[in-house]
Amino acid sequence: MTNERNLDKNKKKDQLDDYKVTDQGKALTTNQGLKMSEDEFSLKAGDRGPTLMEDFHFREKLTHFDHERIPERVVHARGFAAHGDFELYENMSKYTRAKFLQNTSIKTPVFVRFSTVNGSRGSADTVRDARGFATKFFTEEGNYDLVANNIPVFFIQDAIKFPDLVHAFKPEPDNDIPQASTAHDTFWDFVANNQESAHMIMWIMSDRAIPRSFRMMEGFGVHTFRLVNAQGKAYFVKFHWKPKLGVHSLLWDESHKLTGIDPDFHRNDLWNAINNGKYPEFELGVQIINEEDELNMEFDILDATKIWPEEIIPVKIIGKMTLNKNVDNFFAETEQVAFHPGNVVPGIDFTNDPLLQGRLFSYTDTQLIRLGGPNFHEIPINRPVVPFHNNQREGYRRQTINVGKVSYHRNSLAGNTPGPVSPSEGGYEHYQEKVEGRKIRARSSSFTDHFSQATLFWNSMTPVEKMHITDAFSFELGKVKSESVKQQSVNMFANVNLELAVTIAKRIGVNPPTSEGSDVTATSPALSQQNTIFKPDTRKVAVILAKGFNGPEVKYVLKQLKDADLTVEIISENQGNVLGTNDVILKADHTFQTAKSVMYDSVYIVNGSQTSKRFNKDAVYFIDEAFSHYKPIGASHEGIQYLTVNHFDGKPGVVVADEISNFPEAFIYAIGHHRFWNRKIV
Ligand code: HDE
Repeated sequence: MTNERNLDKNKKKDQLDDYKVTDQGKALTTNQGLKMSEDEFSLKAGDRGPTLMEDFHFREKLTHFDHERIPERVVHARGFAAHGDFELYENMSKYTRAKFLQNTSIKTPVFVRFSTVNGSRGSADTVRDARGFATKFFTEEGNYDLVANNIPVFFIQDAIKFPDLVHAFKPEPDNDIPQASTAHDTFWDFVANNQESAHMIMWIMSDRAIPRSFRMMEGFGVHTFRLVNAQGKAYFVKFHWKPKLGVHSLLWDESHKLTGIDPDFHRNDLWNAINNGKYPEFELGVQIINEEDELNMEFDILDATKIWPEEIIPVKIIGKMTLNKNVDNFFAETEQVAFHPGNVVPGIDFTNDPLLQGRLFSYTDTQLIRLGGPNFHEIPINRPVVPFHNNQREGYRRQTINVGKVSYHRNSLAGNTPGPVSPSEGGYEHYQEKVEGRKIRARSSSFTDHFSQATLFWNSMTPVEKMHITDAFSFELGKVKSESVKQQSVNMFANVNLELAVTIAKRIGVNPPTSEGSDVTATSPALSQQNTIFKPDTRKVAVILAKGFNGPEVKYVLKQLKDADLTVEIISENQGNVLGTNDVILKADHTFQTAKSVMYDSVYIVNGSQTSKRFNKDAVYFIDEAFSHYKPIGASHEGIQYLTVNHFDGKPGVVVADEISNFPEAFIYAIGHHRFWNRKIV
């Protein structure tokens, strides 16, 4: 183990460099390296005649094009990825022999792909859905994949039900409607008839399912894994990613509008943040339970529909991941990356969670078809940064040229190599868990409580969060056509909270449920997003200004906003330069045609002495919408009149320059608050 602090090297990025090709400035060739003198006209018999078979250039170009697509992922099809590094804060050798969790002086390269689950590759980013959060750690002991979601539980308890679940939430098979949405009959029919989904549904109906940004989501390994130390002692572990910017969400109305205005909202957000050096950071946390306590919890730790409440088992923060480089090529990297929860390193092992056990089969299987054969580990993005040696050979698209005659074990011709090595030399050894039992297709009785933690989640929400959940249920079930499915669903959620179920029943026109509801009163404050980190950093401000704006003041305010790490975009009557007083010129990035309030976290309205009627009308709409989304609004000079027109002045989160001595500071403080729920919005 090296003690050298080697924080700037990233072996994965170096490795990928070897595969990069720049075509710019080069002569056009065929794939055979033949330079071509013509690329616009196919070879014909006469300039008005038929194309000739011998036109190898035409054939090659079209054939390649015809085969450009590969199948999209059966779930998590729409994704976006970035490179980064992981740094460890403290040596974890007490719990695990995994080297990347022991040495605080090395940085481990990572590649992270965020995704939606339901929609196809071309669907929108901001739909209501769980988000994938898959991380590949390129460690010195091989690749370790933490294939996580932004929700800590799952819909089902046994992987054999996964195809049923996915068939139910995907677009319905007769007409392929709706895209990227669970607001339809088959999904809710599945939910009502598979009540283990109750807890996950509460999360899916909550604000967690409409994140503001990939940079503002937690990640959860979901399953219970094992950590094993060098002495062979094992611990149960759950993995968490905690975003340094806190966990934040969109409103449903914003999310809806963004699917049309900017379907790439999350992609743009991550891409721009990294390009602008505002690197997203996530801390890695672990919850640990001693092996002896396996059966001492109120829930079964093998049940993936259960969390370990953080107040009972605290999350220990052990390291930090920074995403600091965008991909060079979406297809080569983001699309071809292949994650697998079974990619582990010594010191990390599995448990008998039946959902995890099934996942261990599914990922390679699906990648065999998606990436066209068994050699996808040779694709540059998937290669470990350490060499691999074994006796696997051939198959579609093999690139390695294995030298020598021997491709079998045991052998004498190659000194019995490549050969296994002992655990002390780094060989992976499975944890020797003792198992015994009858072969049986059944579920443990410890897996049957489907509602207590769903109620725990509900109990832990603030009134605003509860309102959002109720609205989400009403929307989703309101789109269901079958009265019976609506009724079954409402009856089911009466087991979580009667008041919730009665309200939904009323809104969607079915009978109020008659059950007694839940008697669970416990709460877990860590579940509420109101208890997350709030800060102004990297929030986006729309600055509305027009000709004749107060030059010196606006220049000063914008500098303060930028110094506070905010992203500022100017909206004006036309794109390009806008002239203010004292000859200050600012460049407008947008007009109201290209910028809508839902793309921003707050508005600074300045206006100017010269505005058209249309500009004024658009500005009023913009601010009105931002206000109704509870966003901070700052106003100065001619901008203040808009507040008066709408009666917004004096309302929470509305900061007026004339009324306050240090306007930028007060405005930035308000932006750090994100939303002002105490506004009365009718
Ligand atoms: Fe996955 N999942 N999954 N999943 N999953 C896939 O693998 C599967 C589950 C997750 O960005 C597929 O390569 C089964 C839980 C992520 O490339 C597939 C079960 C969690 C990604 C598959 C689950 C996840 C996938 C589709 C039930 C959170 C995207 C394409 C037992 C811990 C990875 C692929 C990426 C992708 C199977 C449940 C996370 C079909 C059978 C629980 C983040 O293999």
